[in-house]
Amino acid sequence: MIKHYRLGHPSYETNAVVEHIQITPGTPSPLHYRQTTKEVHFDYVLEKSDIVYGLGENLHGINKRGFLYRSECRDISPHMEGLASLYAAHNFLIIDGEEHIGIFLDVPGIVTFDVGHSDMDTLSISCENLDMDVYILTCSSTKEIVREFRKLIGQSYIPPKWGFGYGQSRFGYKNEQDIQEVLHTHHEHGIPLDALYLDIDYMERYKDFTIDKERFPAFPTFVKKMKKDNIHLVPIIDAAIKIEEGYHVYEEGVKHNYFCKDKDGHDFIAGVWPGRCHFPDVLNTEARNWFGDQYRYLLDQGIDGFWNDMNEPSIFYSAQGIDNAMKKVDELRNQNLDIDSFFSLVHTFSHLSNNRLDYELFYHNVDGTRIRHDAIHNQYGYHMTKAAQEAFQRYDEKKRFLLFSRSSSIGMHRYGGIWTGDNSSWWSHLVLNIKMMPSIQMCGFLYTGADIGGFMEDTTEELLMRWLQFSIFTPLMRNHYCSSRDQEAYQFKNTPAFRNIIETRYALLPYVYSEFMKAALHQDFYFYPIAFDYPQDSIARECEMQLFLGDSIMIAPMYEQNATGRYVYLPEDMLCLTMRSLKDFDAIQLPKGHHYLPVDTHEFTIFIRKNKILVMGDSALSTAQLDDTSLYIFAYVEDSASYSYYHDDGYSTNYDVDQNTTQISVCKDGDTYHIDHPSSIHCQALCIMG
Ligand code: MIG
Repeated sequence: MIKHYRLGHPSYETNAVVEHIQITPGTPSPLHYRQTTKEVHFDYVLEKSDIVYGLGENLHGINKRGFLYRSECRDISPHMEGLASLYAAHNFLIIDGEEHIGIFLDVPGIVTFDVGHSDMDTLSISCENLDMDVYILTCSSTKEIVREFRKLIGQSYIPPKWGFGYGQSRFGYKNEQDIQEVLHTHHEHGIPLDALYLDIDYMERYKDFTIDKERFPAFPTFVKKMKKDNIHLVPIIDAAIKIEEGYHVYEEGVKHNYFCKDKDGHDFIAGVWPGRCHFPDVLNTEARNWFGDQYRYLLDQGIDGFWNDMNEPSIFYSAQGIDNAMKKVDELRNQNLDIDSFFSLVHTFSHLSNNRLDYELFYHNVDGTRIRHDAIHNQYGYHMTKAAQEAFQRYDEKKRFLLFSRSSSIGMHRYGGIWTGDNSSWWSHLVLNIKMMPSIQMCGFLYTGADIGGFMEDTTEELLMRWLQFSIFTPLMRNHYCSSRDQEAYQFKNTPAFRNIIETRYALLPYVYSEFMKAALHQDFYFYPIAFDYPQDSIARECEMQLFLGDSIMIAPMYEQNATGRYVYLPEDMLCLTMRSLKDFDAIQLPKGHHYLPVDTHEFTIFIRKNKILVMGDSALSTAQLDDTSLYIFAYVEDSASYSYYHDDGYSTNYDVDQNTTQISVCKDGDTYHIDHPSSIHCQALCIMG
C-alpha cells in the first residue's frame, strides 16, 4: 500500500512520480514527525536486526546503517569514506525488519539521512525545505516495496542494445588518430568493442555543440567510418555554456533569456571548464526544449549516444567567489601569515569550487515562477538529461539513443541512465561499485555502471582484470580513466585473459539484455541483494559481496588484491561455474552453506540457481554481429526449469510487445535432459546438471 502525505505547500512539481495518489491528511506515519522553524525531521526507531536499504548512488554498504548521507548533488572526488554525498539525490529508502516500509521524499532540495549515525538505533531524516510530498509504502516484502515504488515512479530508461556492449573512454584522447588507434588495437587483439567515448577535447575549447576542426577535420565522415566497424562514438556534453561573442549557443541563449539569472536579473556567471559560462535554465520548458535541440548538431552528424557531465551543476568558481579570494590575496600580500591567516587564505581557495553558497546566487524561471537555485538544486542534472532525451524523441521517436548522466535525482531514471563519476583505481572502489549497483537500481536507475579500472590514479593489471570480471554483469560496461597509466584492456601482459573476460560479456548478452529488458518492462529485478529472497536467513541478510542477477544467477565477484579464492555463502544449492572463457570452464554442484572457492586471477564464477537456466551465445566483435537466436544452455535442473527469454531488434522503441518473449525449458528425463524451445531459436546444451 502507498500513502501520500503532503507537508506545507510544495510549489515546485518534480514529476518524480507518475501515479496520482490521493493525499492522506496528517504527517507520514509510522515516522515520528518533528518540526523546528528551520527543519522538518522524521524519526524512526530501528530494531537491531533491521536493515536499511536504498539511497541509490551513495557511499558505504548495501545496508546503509551507521552512516550519515546527504542528498545534495555535488561534483566531488576522490570518493572518500567520510563523504555524505556524491552526484545524486536518491531520496528513497527501505526499512526491512518485522515490517517493511518504503520512504520516498519527493522534494527538490537537500535532505539529510542520519541512518543510525548519531544514535545507532535511530533513523532520522531532516530537510530544510518545509514543503514536500512524502510517500510511505508498506508491503509484505522488501521486493514488493521496490516493485511498488518503481511502479509509482514509472518505467526506467531503456538504452539501445549497443549500450550493453563494451565501451572505452579516456579523458585524454585528443583526436581522430587517437580514437582510430584505440579501435584498431582492440580489434588487433580480438577484443570486442561497441563504443568509443569522446571527452571534452573533441570540442572547440570546451564549447558544447562544437567540434574542433583540427582534431576532427571531417567529423561526419569519421562517424560513418566508425559505424562501418560497428563503433558508436559517444560525445560528452557539459552543463555550462561558454560566454563568447559569436558562439551561437551563447548568443541565442542570451537573446531568448534561456540562462539562469542572478538576483538582479543578469545572466548568472559561473567559472567552469571553458572559463566564464552561463547555465541553461533547463527547469524552464522553453529553455529546456531549446537546449535539447542543440544536440541535433551532433545527431545530424550520425551520433546516437551522449553522456551528460558537470550537471550538479558543477561550479569551479563564481564571479563573487573568485573576487573575494583575490581580495583576500591583496589583503594578505606581504603580511606575516600565521596559522590563522595562512589557513584562512588556503581555505578561501580550497572552498571556491562547488561552494554551497554559490547555489544561492542564481535563479530559475520555472515557467513563470522565479525560484532560487538552492531550493531545487537536486533537479538540475535530471532536467538537463530530460532535455536531451525529449529532444531525441522529437528527432526520431522510433529509435533508442544512449544517454547517461553524472548528476541525477529520481524521475530522471525515465530519461537516462547514470554512471557513478570520478572513482579511483582503488580496490575499495571496486567494492563500492559492487555495493552501489543494487542500491542504485532500487531507485529506478537500471542502466548504470562505474568507470571500470578506476577513473583517477593508476590502475594495475590485477585490479583492472577483477574489475572487468565484475563489470561483465553491469548494464553499462565502460572503461574510463584520466590517469597517466594506460588502462585499455590490451595494455597489460595477459591480454588473452582480458579478451576472454570481455568476450564472455558478449556471450552473456542474451541473458544480460533479456534480464535488463524484463526488469525495465515489468518492474522486475536486475541486481538485488541476496537477502531480498532470503529475508529470514540471518547470514544472507549480511551478505553484501554477492548479488543476485535477474532470474537465474548469483554472482560473487573477486575484490581483493592477491586473492586467488574467496568465501561464498550459498543460501540454497547452486551450480557453480568457474569460467576462464565461454567454453573453458568447470562446473560443480554445491550445497547450501559456506564454501571457500579457488578463483584464480584469470577466472571468475557464476552461480546458477536450482531449476534455473542461464542462456549464453557466441561472442562477436560487436553487439551488431551477435546472433541472439542461437543459444547455449547452462542449467541446474533437478526436475524441470524454464526461462522467459526476451530478445528484440535492440534499437526500436516498440519493445513492449509479447512476441519479444519466448519460453525455453529443460526437463529431466531419467539421465537425459530435454530442451524445449521455439523453432525460431536454436539451443545447444553446454552444461546441464542436476
Ligand atoms: O572536471 O570531462 O566525471 O568522467 O572525464 C572533470 C572531463 C570533468 C568529469 C567526469 C569525467 C570526465 C571529466 N569531467
